[in-house]
Amino acid sequence: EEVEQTYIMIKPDGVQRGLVGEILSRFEKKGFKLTGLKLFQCPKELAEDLHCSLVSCYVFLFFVLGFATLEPRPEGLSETTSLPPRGSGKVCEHYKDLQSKPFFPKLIDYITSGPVVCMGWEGVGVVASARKLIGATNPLNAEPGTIRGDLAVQTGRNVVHGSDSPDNGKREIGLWFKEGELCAWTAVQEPWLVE
Ligand code: YYY
Ligand code: MG
Repeated sequence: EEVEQTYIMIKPDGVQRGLVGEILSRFEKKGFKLTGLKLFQCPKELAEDLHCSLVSCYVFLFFVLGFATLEPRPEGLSETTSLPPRGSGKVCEHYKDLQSKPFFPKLIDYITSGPVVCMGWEGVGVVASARKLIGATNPLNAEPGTIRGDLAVQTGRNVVHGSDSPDNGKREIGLWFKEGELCAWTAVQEPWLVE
């Protein structure tokens, strides 16, 4: 039973649907300690990165191979789906293990589509415990009583993120929070939660 840190994020649908207080209070009531909290509009670095690489790629081809190679992008594909992600952005870094998945570009569009609420939570076994409170990735499989089971209907709109390991908890908190945005403090309820 280790004291751990986890990164919880209320996704743009949770913010738009007015579920911030509801979701936050579930972690608070469980007995975890808030160490960081902010509303944040994630920049679309991915789209920008792709655009930059596209431009530099064309410039390179222009000089080395001439006009013949300047082919238009295949029809029907948006910029985010026609090129592999580069993953240098924060949100891409956050989901770096999913970069090869077909849903990755849509996932990035979704996460950057509006403000998110970034949270750091601390507690004994908080990583696994928060995942239980959140419920299964697909809300159809999430048990009633869990956040996704009670408040969401689709994987692509599953309202909340929670780190999947203590190492990722630390990594993700480091990705989303800057130095000085986190607080170490003692909660008065601590002796009433942990023996
Ligand atoms: O940790 P968790 O959020 O429950 O699921 P992950 O497998 O880490 O996937 C992250 C995120 O990606 C998920 O919350 C929604 C999205 N996603 C998707 O859109 N379609 C899938 N088939 C799987 C995941
Ligand atoms: Mg995950």
